[in-house]
Amino acid sequence: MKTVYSEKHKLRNAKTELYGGELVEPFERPSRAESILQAVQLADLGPIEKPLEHGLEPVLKVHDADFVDFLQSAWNDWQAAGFAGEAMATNWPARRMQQKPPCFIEGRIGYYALAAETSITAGTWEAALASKNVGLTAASLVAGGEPAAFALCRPPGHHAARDMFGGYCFLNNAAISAQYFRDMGSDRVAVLDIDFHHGNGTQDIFYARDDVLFCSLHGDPEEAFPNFLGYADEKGRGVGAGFNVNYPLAPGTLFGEWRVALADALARIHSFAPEAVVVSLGVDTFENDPISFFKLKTDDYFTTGQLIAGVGLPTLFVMEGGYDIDEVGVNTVNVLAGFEN
Ligand code: 5XA
Ligand code: ZN
Repeated sequence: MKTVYSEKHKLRNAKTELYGGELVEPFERPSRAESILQAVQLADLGPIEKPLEHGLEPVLKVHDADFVDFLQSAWNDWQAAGFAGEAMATNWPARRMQQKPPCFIEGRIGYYALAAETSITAGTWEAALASKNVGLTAASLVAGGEPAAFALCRPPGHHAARDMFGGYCFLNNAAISAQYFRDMGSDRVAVLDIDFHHGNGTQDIFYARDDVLFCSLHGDPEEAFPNFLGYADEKGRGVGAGFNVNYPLAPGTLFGEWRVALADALARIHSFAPEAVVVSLGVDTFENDPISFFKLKTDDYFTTGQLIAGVGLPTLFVMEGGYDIDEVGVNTVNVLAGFEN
């Protein structure tokens, strides 16, 4: 399987994350991608290719233009306002307040943020652009006939909604790639999100559509980020009704229970008969992940890859979360190796 990777991910190198009331070193840090790349090389998974430039057109098919403009200028606007630290949201259009973006950057960032942990810094926008190019280049390999490809995206994307960033995500690489498959002629595309966190952004983007099936296995939002989306009763809207399937799972979930949900999601994907599957691949389901609460083990990821391969469809793996720096590489590669097994 080919891997697409860009050195430009290193441009996303925030120094601060708001976590537990403290400013800490972000869990989503450059060494994650280095560790995954190293594991891909060690496992001899296949060639590693650089991304091609795909421009903003595919981005604007799933994200609003005003949101993209905001992301593009946020860091410069923040600096121009004279703020010394990294750009982060501190206020939001909460209940019974006006839902419109103000002019000043402090308010604009709150309008477009879904959470406060994700600061915007110099290089963030360039890294987000490179990350969506990684996704699209890997998608083009699969659209061109490769049975599978791995997009080693960083920053991740699945929390980025049509007009919101947060949860370490800016542009939704998986959604942009799924839409790309549609535009390249696939009638139906499935997105399978196996990151520990609910893919609220991907759900938001495809919620009222019947051409993209979204299935997500994740920590119950009663207990886990993003907390305000990801419940089992969110099933899609309008023609999209029935094409959004959430599997919220309890703290301490083991592979035995998790794979029951995976089997159900894969059965639904099989019945939907898509021409391509996009897997939002997060390995923060790992037992030692520092910010999550599932209990998957390293060997379970190989089995996961085998189970996904069982559906027998062209598959694009898009990297999302996973924060145990020592194991994120081997766990990720186990999914890919299991798929190829
Ligand atoms: O998949 N999403 C993540 O791993 C980010 C979670 C951010 C929690 N504040
Ligand atoms: Zn996650």
